[in-house]
Amino acid sequence: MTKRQIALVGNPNSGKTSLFNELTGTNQSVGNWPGVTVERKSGNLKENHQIELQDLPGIYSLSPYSPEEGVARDYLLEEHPHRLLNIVDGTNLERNLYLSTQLLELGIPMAIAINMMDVVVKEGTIINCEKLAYGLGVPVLPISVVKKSGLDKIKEQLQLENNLGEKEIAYPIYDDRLEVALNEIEGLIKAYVPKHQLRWFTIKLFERDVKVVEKMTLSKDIQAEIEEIIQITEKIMDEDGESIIINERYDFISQLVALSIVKEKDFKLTVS
Ligand code: GDP
Ligand code: K
Ligand code: MG
Repeated sequence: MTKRQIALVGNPNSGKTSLFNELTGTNQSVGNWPGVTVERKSGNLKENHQIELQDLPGIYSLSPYSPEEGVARDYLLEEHPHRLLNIVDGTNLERNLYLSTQLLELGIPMAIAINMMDVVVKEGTIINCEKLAYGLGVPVLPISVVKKSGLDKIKEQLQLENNLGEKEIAYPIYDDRLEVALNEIEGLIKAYVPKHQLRWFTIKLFERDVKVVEKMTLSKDIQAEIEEIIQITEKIMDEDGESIIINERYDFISQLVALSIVKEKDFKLTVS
């Protein structure tokens, strides 16, 4: 059986390295990512050395603004890890899920670990992981790395995922007016990108992501058609392309979070 990589991805300070250390123990190798002074750390799962975990640098988005974001994005797009484990800080759910929506669009099967559950509970917040899992279309597991709780479930999930092959994954669906445009762009580029990355490239083109546009080397005609689609949508939705995507992501997340978390103080308010 060949060795497979599972990447730990998440915002800075979500607990990635703490979890990575718990899962790999002392068998780690440390280096640098090519061309940048960003630390690269990988190690085998203690219980199964066929699973190599990759601790990616902490990032808030997959826009390559910082060296960390560039490194993470290149790795995810070009090295195709077998699975992703997205570590989310449960005390800052909305902000952290912003990255999660982008990760889902990469087409790599993913599970989400909601970390810092010890603090979440102390703050009197209840996170309904089943609802989150349903809304996001991926497994969602509550953990506290510091309290070492939920870690066995994570290991089970990683072992299970490791034995599964390729699979299609769902991604968030946005406003109809945007989806019509994305669908048209998809039709124009689908011959030029891997099938599982189609959603990713479509959205990046809609955002006019310079690096992606450069890398794709589409014909002038196709580029012009895409630009026309974007401009029509911008007119209809009265915003620029990049803002349309950002706002759609936040709308999707805030609806999901509203359904999935309950604050104890709200509860007290309604019963008193
Ligand atoms: P990274 O930046 O994502 O690699 O995050 P780290 O693993 O360095 O963790 C950031 C901080 O959060 C450290 O001080 C950890 O000790 C702390 N931390 C990690 N997991 C938990 C947890 O489950 N609960 C609490 N309370 N703190 C945690
Ligand atoms: K840190
Ligand atoms: Mg770290």
